[in-house]
Amino acid sequence: MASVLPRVNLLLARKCLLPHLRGNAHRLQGCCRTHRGNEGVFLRCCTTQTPSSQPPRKQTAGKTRGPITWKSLAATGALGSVLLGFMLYIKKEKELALARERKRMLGKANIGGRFDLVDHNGTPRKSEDFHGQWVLLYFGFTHCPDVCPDELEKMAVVVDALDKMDSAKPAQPLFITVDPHRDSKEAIKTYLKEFHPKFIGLTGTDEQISAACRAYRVYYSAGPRDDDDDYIVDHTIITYLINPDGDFIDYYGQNKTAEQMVASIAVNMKKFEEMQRGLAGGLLGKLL
Ligand SMILES: [Cu+2]
Repeated sequence: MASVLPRVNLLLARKCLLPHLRGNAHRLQGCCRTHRGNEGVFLRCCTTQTPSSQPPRKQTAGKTRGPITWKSLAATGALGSVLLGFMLYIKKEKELALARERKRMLGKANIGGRFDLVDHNGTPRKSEDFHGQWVLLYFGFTHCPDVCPDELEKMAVVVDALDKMDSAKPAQPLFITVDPHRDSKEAIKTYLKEFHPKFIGLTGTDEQISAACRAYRVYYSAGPRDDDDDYIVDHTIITYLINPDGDFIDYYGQNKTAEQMVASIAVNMKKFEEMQRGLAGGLLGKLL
């Protein structure tokens, strides 16, 4: 067999011995043979091609392609979009779940409920009359020396700010008196005009006021009367946020600024809308 192989020079034969032993035998297989001669053992090959230490590269038709092609770029982009969409979906679902959980917890707190009172114009007003709109509800009394005026002024600022915001809904400010003996509807009407034209004041019988305060966990207690028969009513100082379903959503104490209230209310409004959309989407999904 060795005799049919063309003779190559000794230098080439020795060179190709190394890659042969390194695993490039597939390139030389069938054409290289060891040969024992007078000069020792060397390799005879049937080719004069200089063996390369690099593995052979596949020949591609046309131009050589780079590692990034339009096709791979488009595929990566599409995959990225799908992943991003999926992550946003998960985030939204998580927020909705948190909002539902918050609603459930607030429901457990059992704050809020019905009231049946009379407004400052003498019109009977029930809590249901305010469904469909956001409500800011405050309990106080018109003879309050400083706290109630401060809180009502703050509410007025909040109401104006929400009215101007594109990302928020208007809110209806309500005032329920905790001093129905002195706070007639006329007295409340005059008092609230000082703060904001949108204010609606509500009063009622002792039982009606007591029921409304119980629903919102509002504490109130008239103090001792002085020589002028004047007295202070000690009461809870909280502004309640109620959603268009009539559910209590959040509350803001004296320590909250108008800006903080506006920011929180806007977030609550956004969450409520998202939850409504989520519920509507869920219902639609079940129907389809
Ligand atoms: Cu007060």
